[in-house]
Amino acid sequence: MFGLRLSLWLQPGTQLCSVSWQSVHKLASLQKATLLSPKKVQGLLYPFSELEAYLDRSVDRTQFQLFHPSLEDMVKAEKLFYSSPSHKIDYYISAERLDHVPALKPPEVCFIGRSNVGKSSLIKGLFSLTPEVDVRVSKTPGHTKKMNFFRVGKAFTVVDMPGYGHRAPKDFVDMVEPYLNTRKNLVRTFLLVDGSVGLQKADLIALEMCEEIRRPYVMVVTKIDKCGSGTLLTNLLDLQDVVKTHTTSCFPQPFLVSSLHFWGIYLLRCFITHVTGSLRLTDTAPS
Ligand SMILES: Nc1nc2c(ncn2[C@@H]2O[C@H](COP(=O)(O)OP(=O)(O)OP(=O)(O)O)[C@@H](O)[C@H]2O)c(=O)[nH]1
Ligand SMILES: [Mg+2]
Repeated sequence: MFGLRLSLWLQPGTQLCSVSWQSVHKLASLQKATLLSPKKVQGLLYPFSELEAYLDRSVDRTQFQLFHPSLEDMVKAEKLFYSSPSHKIDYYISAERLDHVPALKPPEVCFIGRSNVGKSSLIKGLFSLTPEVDVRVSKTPGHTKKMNFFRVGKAFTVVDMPGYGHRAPKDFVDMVEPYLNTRKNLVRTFLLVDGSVGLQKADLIALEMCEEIRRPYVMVVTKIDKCGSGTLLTNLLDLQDVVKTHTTSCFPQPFLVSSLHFWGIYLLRCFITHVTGSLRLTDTAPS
C-alpha cells in the first residue's frame, strides 16, 4: 500500500535534484524505504507503532501520536532535505561563542543532550540525502566541541551542539545556555536522551534548564535499536511521566529514533519542516 501511494507522489521529475545514489544510504529516502515490507515500513515511519503491542490497554496512546503526519506530508518534507542549486544544504560555521555567530534570518532548530547520546549521528541521518554535508560522529564522548551550524537553503538552520557530561558544565555555561536564552530565531530545541539507558541525572538537569528557559522543546529518544522492547518501553513510560508531571514547555510527544537503522528519521524531518514553517501540512498537526 505504501509503495503504491508513494509512487503517486514520486512521479518522475518530482525529485528536486539529482543525487549520487551510490553514496546515499539505502534507507535515506522514503522512496527506497517504502520498498520494504509494510510492517518494516510502518516501524521505520512511525517507530512507536512497534511498541504499541506491548503497552497495557489502560495506557493512553494519544500522547505518543499527537504528531502523526500522512505519508504524503512526509514525502513533501523530505524534498527539503535534498540539496539543489536553488536550495543549498551546507555546513555554514562553527563557533565557541554566540557572539562569533552571525545573526541568521531563517528559523533555527538545535540538538542538545549528553555527550555520546547521538546528536551528530541524528543530524547526519537527517542530512543523509545530501551525504556531502560533513557531520562528524565519533565513539569518543565529547567529540563535538563547538556549535556547528548547517544551512538548509533559506528554509531553516540546524545546529549541532557539544554534549554535556564531558567538559561540562563549562561548554554549557559558556556556549549552549547563552545560545538557548538569547538566540532570537531559535524555534525549537531537541533534547536527546538515550532510550537504551533511560533518563540520567544529567538529562534531568538539562530538562530543568529547558523549563527555566521556557522556550519550546521536544524530547528525542535515541538508540532505540540498542535494547529490547521491554527496556525501551520502561524508559519511555518513565520519560513520559516526567514530561507529563514536570514540564510546561515540552511537546508532550517524545520522538523515537535510531540513526543506525533510520527509524523515526522521516517523521522527525517532517516535524522540523513543520515547526520551522517550511511546510504546510495537509492534516492539521499540533506543534
Ligand atoms: N546503536 C546505535 N548507536 C548510535 C546511534 N546513534 C549514535 N550512535 C553511536 O553513538 C556514538 C556517539 O554518537 P554521536 O552522534 O557522535 O554522539 P554525540 O551526541 O554527537 O556526541 P558528542 O559530540 O560527544 O556530544 C557513536 O559511536 C555512534 O555510532 C543509534 O541510533 N544506534
Ligand atoms: Mg556530536
